[in-house]
Amino acid sequence: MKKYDILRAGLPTLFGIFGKGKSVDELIKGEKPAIDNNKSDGLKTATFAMGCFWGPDSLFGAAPGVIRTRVGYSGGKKEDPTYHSLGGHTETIQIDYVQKQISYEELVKIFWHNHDPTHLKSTQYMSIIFFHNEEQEKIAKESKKKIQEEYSMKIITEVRPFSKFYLAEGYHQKYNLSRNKNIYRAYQQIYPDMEDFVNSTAVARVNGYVSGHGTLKSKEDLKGLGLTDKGREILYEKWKSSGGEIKCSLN
Ligand code: MHO
Repeated sequence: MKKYDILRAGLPTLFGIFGKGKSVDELIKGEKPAIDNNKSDGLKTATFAMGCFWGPDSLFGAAPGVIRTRVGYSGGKKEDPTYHSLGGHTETIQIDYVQKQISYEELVKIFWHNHDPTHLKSTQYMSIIFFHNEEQEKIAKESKKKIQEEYSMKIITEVRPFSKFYLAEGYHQKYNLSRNKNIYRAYQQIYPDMEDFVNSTAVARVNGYVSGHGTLKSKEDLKGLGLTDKGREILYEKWKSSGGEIKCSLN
């Protein structure tokens, strides 16, 4: 093989693996995903702190009835905290949901069953329910009493009124999806603006599915997310092979 032929064969492969090239276009149709055309009037918001926020972002993102997820910082006093200067804030997940499709009780159930509410690790990783109204407060407090019966250790979760949420840096949003470079790039192509990317239901779902969350019967259940048939096939295989990967090492 001549030097020239090696280059010709090698370059497209390199672009396929590392570049933004063909493989990304093979995954998405390029237009706005149908699921993102749904009207989102009258959404409710829930705010939880339950350890490292990467995992809950995926967990809630895959739940039907959840429209948007975003990670950020709450509970502290410092204005405009950053990941490296939290100033007493705690990693927090915020969820916009359709109450008729998923109730606050159901969200709270997911909260309790997906972290350890008996250990106080650090301010950064506290367990907190930030309620937005009296109804949420009542549900949160009653569920805490009930869940205590399931544990021999004391539940240390705090139930507090919500005051402020500071959106975390872009690289923390949909973190598990960002570990799947090609699908991540495909959605960034549809939503180049970070705000649109974070607010997309399709992106929230895909961030959940790449981590194995949610229920899927076949790749056909992935319709409406803006993926090509090939994209659905790849995501379905990824969903089957991953078991809720949460890549935080500190909690
Ligand atoms: N830096 C830690 C924790 C990340 S986190 C969002 C890690 O890489 O596991 O708290």
